Amino acid sequence: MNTDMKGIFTALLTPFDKNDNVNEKELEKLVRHNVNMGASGFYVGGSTAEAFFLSTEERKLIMDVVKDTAPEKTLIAHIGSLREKEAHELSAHANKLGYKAISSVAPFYFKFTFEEIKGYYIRLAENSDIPMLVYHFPGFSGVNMGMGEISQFLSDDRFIGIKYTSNDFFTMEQCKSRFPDKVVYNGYDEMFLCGLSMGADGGIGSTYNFMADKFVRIQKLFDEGRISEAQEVQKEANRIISILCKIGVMPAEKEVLCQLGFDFGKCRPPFSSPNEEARDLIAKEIIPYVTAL
Ligand code: MN9
Repeated sequence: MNTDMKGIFTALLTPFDKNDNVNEKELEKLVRHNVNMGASGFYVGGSTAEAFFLSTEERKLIMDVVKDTAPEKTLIAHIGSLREKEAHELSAHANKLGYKAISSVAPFYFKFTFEEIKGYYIRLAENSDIPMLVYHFPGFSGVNMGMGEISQFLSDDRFIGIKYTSNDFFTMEQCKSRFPDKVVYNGYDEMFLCGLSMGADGGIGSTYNFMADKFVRIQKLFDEGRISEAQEVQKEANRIISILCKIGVMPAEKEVLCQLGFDFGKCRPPFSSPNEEARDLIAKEIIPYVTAL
């Protein structure tokens, strides 16, 4: 496994301007802020980016902006779509831009069979010169795969690894132990330290947008064997994440960025916006504890 795949990968949020267009300037600013906080790379156009609320053109534009702003970083493009044609088009774009990998959530909603899901991944991987990172998120996709299914991907050269968002850490450990050359990313930020202890090479997360530095620190402390110090930083992050969960993670994350000085706008409907009480809570309990712009 390449060492440039290790570390902290911010699952970038998408800023919208007053006219509900992608705000390129603010996205550049967010990318630079994350580079300053020590992020190793970016997960571009994932669910955190509101991928399923974006047009194909908007998804391509976001890939362009991130590549132009941080060409030296490891970039992974989420190209997943229920419209497989769109997924292929986005994959071709990521290939052209020189992204390191493509990634996709499993086709969801219709309760596809595993053979159907596998067919989707294989067709995309086959048509791509860059490898595929499986995005495993049963809580949201409704697609639960065990080791039997996951190993059919990890044993295939066209697959680079898995973004693993589940609290079944036994299966995560099996992914890394049985396929040590593949990359395994922890998906739930609030359990990042658990993931590291079960073999994860790093994390891909939404809360990294404004506290990547805390997760860089957790991984560094973990690598140095300073586990109780790593626990302290994880606890600090988790106090913040518990507030985000109470408000609604993505709308709350955008509000944090607005209060930090980004012109970030709001999530697209049907997401709601934090009310006054929630905004006050963020101002008092989160902003003083995250890195200023
Ligand atoms: O990418 C994220 N998942 C989603 C992973 O937001 C859909 C996580 O960063 C969670 O938001 C976070 C809070 O539960 O761990």
